Amino acid sequence: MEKTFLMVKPDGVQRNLVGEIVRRFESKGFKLVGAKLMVISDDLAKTHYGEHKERPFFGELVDFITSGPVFAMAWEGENVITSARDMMGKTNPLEAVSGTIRGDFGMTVGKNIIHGSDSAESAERELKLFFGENELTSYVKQDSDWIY
Ligand code: IDP
Repeated sequence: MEKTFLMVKPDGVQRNLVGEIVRRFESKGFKLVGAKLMVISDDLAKTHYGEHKERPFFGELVDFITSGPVFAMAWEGENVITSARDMMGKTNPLEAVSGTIRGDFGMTVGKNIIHGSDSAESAERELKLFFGENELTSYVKQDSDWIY
């Protein structure tokens, strides 16, 4: 079953949105297989956002993502990578439609509440970056027969 990496950014944690965000993915039917509250190191931030290192906002992005605790999560389910991206909404919250996380709670691209892997390759890379093998749990969820 497909897995993805999602992370409530420091603004989402400070704005008490961890529960709301977890609730949305749980209610959809995805399975939480890993989670931790952590402060990202400078090195991890630069590796995670490496593809943006030439962009003018890179410094700002690294400063922001390391500025306070984030809530890192691993979620599992059919088509979870694409579906989670749809549930997050567009990168710029002002362009994100209502009903999406960024559309409902965000105002600026720099503080857009949530990160989610954008492909199978990034999901694999990001899950490995943020979680050790023994930090992801494999289990059967009671409601799976009622979801699939
Ligand atoms: P994504 O998070 O929707 O995948 P990306 O294009 O991968 O979007 O950008 C990564 C993150 O960089 C965004 O979530 C956003 O927080 C930040 N970012 C993107 N563009 C800008 C910008 O122009 N100014 C400040 N931050 C930006």
